[in-house]
Amino acid sequence: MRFYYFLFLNYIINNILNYIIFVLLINNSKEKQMNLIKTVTGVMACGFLFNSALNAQEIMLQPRPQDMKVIGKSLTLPEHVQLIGADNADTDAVNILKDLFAGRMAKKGFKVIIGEKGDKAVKKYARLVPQKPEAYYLSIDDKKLVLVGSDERGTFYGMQTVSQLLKEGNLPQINITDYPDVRYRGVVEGFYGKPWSYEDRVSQLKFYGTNKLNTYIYGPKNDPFHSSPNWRKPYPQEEAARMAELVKLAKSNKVDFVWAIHPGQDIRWNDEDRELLLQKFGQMYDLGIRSFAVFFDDISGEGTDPLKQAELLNYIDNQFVKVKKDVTPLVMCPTEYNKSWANLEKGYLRTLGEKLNPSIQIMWTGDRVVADIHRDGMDWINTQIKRPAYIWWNFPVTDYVRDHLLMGPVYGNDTDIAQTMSGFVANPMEHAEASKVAIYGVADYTWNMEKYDPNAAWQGSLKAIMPTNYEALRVFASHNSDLGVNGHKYRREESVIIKPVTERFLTAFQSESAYPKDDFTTLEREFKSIVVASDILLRSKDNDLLIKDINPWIKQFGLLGQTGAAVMDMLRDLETSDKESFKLDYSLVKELKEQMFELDATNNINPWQPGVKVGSLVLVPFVNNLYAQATERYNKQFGENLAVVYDYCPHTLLSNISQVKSLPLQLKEKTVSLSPSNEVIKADKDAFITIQLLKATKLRSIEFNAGKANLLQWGELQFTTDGENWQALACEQDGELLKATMGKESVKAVRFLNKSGVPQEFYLRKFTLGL
Ligand code: LOG
Repeated sequence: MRFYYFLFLNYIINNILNYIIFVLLINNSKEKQMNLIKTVTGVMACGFLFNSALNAQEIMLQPRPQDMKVIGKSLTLPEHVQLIGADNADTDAVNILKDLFAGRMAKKGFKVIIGEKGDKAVKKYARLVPQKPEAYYLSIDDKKLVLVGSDERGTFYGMQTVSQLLKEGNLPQINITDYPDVRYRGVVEGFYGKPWSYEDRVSQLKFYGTNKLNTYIYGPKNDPFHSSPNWRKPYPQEEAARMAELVKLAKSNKVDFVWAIHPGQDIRWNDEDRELLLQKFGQMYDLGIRSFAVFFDDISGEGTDPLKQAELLNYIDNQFVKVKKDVTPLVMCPTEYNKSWANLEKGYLRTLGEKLNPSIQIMWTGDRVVADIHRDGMDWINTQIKRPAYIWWNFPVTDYVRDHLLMGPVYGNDTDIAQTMSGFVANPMEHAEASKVAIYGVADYTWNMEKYDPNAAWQGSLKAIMPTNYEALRVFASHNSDLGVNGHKYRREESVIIKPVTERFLTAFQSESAYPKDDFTTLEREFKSIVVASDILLRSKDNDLLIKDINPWIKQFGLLGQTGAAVMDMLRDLETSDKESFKLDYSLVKELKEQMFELDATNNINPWQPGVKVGSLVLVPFVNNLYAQATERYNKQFGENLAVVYDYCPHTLLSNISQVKSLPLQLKEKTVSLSPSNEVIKADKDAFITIQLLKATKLRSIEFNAGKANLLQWGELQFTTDGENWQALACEQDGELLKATMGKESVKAVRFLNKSGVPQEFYLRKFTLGL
């Protein structure tokens, strides 16, 4: 009651003030008017603060609801709760409810009325629920809580909201009307590399439930029973049983478990393969799966024919999906899955658009393989495929930058495109827990696009993943978000707050002018907080799965912090002309750098992008630069000759293939390698990939793998000693791997050349020179 009284009072005061201002303004001089305005705005500001104190009981819900009004003060949790409608309402929602009010159930007391539109118990409130799938209406006042879903998922999502509200132990008086902007929201486990573990997936599915994501597409490229050649075979019994458990868990979290098949690399367009595919779907159906997808990405040859693909999908749709009745609309991933690969003349996408049954969803990664999603691109693809595209967002996937972690905010996608898409799923990292940072952002973005706030979502995600030590996780994540140089040219912001400080500081140091002391302190503090964050994370019990999984990165992060701190000490030594101390700190940095190199060389071993990189966009280059420059200054100041060390790759990649030419070279102690790529490489005639060495070198080995057994029929490995004349290398082939036998010559560059005179397609699996 007191609350309404305050509101009323506030309303009256504001109106009286308005009237006084109006009267005084027209009757006074300019100066008096100005003073008056100042006084009045002060009084109004007080009124405003008073108002917002009532509203802002710090109610932050994830995902952000469409409409929320606080209608009164928070209530303490009622002693006795009377459940009404629970028998007919969604069971999963009711189970959560019973947990939340455990020990308080009674025949009389605070009423909790729950149900779906159409249920008798909630009849009175049904008109308040938005007419949309998965919507809910929630109202809490001092007598009752009413929760009505437009369907079972709606009730379940409303219950998730109640559960978040109750976290602090009290109940705000509130009205919420809510629904998701995008129909299908979630994750596609569609990356190359080690598939998620059973444990990972259990944790994921629960996370999707609490964050109101409704879709998990299962399609890990390295599951042999998802892709060629084993897609035809059933899962071994044990694996099948585990999958069935996950499907059950998905169901109770209101997640569609979409099982995808990837048959395109070796499919034959005949009845036998078609029936084998249907049989496999039948087996998956028997495990409880009710949602299916067919992927044709990253394949070459026969399988890419759009007419055949459409024929197969329509067949599955007509003979399986529509016959079963309880199966959700089929999803497909096309071969040309992004605009930069779309060949308009051949009309692949148009053919799919025309031929595929209208209910079949078509996936799309945007303007490029890895891209943020914009309106123009959506309009373009939707015209081609004659339906709203189903977005496969290639973030935070790291299967092409496996030495990095992408734990920054979700940003960059337009916020006015909800109506242009049928679904939006994120392709994550093989690090499941670490991917939750982005997945949380995607949940918020796809639920309420226009109100999406990247930074708020990011902060929220850290708390959701590490409820106690989120501050340490924030420090870690803020310096682990960019991808480094990569073939897809996709980059993210990193170290956003400290970046301007590092730039200002370095410029001042370089120009030998005095650097700002504040900046020195800020930087020193940042490196210290990195060391502390790393220690806290390593010992944290907040999220064992996460800490175990990213352990080498956390350690590397601590080393980076120590290195940075020691470099700052070198500057202090210079300032005080303390030669001995400088030399000690110089050696300490050298030692720490060696530790970092070793950690990078011995952890996360994989044939693609091995190693462990942290802070690679801002902090590492800053520390390296400052280390080298401080050493130079020391040498000059004291006439000494300490080695000046920068980290850089002295060798160069040259290629006329657009997919290849921006791939990074990786330099290890004894090898230089081209970072491999997952996709099909299209090489015109005379296409080449050259690794050019800084200076002529005797090579220990040359290895090249193009994922093709017939490589030598159309391509050749060559070398040059003078940079101009090329000679063929003698090679032996071991499966798909070419190994060159080296002569005694010192080599300036090595290249692979398509000498067949016609375009070729291959995979770039390995190109490594042993130094
Ligand atoms: C693959 C995907 C991979 C991703 C990022 C799609 C549709 N397919 O280049 O499995 O994780 O890009 O590397 C892809 O994106 N190929």
